[in-house]
Amino acid sequence: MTIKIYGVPISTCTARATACLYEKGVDFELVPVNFFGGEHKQPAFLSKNPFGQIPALEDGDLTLFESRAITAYVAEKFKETGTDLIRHNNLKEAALVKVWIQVESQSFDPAITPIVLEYVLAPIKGKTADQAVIDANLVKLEKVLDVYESRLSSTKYLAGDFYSLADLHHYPYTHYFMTTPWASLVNDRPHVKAWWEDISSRPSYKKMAEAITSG
Ligand code: GS8
Repeated sequence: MTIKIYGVPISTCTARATACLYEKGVDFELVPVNFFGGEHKQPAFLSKNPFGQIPALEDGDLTLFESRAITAYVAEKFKETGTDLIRHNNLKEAALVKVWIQVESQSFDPAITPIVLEYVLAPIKGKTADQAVIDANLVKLEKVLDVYESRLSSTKYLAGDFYSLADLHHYPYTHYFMTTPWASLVNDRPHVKAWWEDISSRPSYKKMAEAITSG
């Protein structure tokens, strides 16, 4: 049975889920949700995610939401296929993957998301970006990226010298962030820059980016 992802390609969290499926080489069906028409707040979608947010996954009788839980499920279900994103044969490496997955969701995401939402989404909604929000979060993001710079000076990827789910989770927001005037926050940190160039050259990233661009 084909895995279904409910969402839209331009949505960052949908893109996180689909990037993981691309990385694993697993076929899936993207079921479009009329996001700007509010379909995600209608009963049919609320039965998949009661919080009314995309994406959702359906695999047979299993329904999931939360993009990082979706990627964890995909990485576990297909652990023997393609890249081992969770280092399931090595307890210590697997634990480090979990650490950096948490860092992305607890430190990186809260700083980068408001910047991307203000710079990219506000104009689409016909609003003016709130520069004060952007500035406050740029300060937070710089501090997070200083930690990344230090970490990536001793390991090639975040969890160690191996690419993992922790790196993949950074794709969508960094993708949008690199289109903003503040991409220098990444480019001015040599190890962060090299890491980003490396992971954004992977076929899974390119497929995700292509899907975002073609809408
Ligand atoms: C966040 C989902 C989310 O914010 C996840 O899946 O990782 N923690 C969740 N989805 C946005 C679209 S951006 O990708 C969304 O559905 N927003 C509508 C809303 O919050 O009402």
